[in-house]
Amino acid sequence: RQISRWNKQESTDPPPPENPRVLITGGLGQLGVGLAQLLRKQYGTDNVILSDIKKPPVEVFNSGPFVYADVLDYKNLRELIVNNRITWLVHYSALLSAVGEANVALARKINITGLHNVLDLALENCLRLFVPSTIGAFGPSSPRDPAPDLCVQRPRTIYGVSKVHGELMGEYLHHKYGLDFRCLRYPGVISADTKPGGGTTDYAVQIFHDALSTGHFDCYLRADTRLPMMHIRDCHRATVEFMQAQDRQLSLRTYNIAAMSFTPAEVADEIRKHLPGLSVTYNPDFVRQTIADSWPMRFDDTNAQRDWGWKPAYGLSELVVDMLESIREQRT
Ligand code: AKB
Repeated sequence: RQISRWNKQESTDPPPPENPRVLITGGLGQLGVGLAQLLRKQYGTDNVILSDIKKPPVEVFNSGPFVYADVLDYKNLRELIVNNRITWLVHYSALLSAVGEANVALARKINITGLHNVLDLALENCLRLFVPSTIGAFGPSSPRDPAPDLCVQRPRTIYGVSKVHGELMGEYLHHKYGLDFRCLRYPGVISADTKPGGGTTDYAVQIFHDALSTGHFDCYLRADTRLPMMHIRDCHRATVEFMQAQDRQLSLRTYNIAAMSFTPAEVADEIRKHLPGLSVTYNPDFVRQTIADSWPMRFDDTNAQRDWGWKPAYGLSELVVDMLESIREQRT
């Protein structure tokens, strides 16, 4: 009996991989909507579900599936995962560094109890789980210039402590039970159309808005405070590329990713190339300055570059041009 070329191909080729079904927790923070947009382009709108405990803006509600999900409610989260046949979970719910210090009990609940729920559900349902970590997972005794992937981590914020806990729990469950845990340590993320909520690196977003609205910026960090930063598009691309990487490419489960490092004085100087009238005053806030002084000045991301090909597209000058252009567009 003759086998047609097509039949033969059908019988020997593996079936095409199914699109992942993605759930994003904390989806209305700085990062969720943009990541959903990118994933929806690749995998289809209906395959990416945003979730949060807040009511979404109408444009977010109209752009794809959105559901209520409280990471502290284990049963509700389980129902969402089961009913929607979720295969990838991106866990963005967290209180950031500065706001966490102002509300330690809540930060502990969301960042640690919420994470435990997500880890258990990921294990139970064989999910690929992405949990972001941060430059905040390092502390004053870590090497700061640069900070490598593996070194002393003794952060002094509840945010940092919860993130180190997340890194270790995820890696433990990966090694013991094969959980497909993936974690990137993000630098400060800079975006024009979404606001960061209560972090130490937020100044690097606000400076662009103030430069364009009043021409003056009052900075809560010292002029020479150097921190790793990244354009949001690079952050989203890194996350998607890392989620798509094959298991065998990953020699680690937690990677630093880097793009640039700058001080408030340096970003102000770069903005002045476009807005020469910008004036900046410096009034360091004790809590955020102490936090920033304990964080790495630069990130070493050579492992991410080598293992899964990480490469940023935006340096400081490209970032400044893009931020000024995007905020100007929003204002017109
Ligand atoms: C913060 O400043 O808390 C965050 C972070 C660096 O993780 N943006």
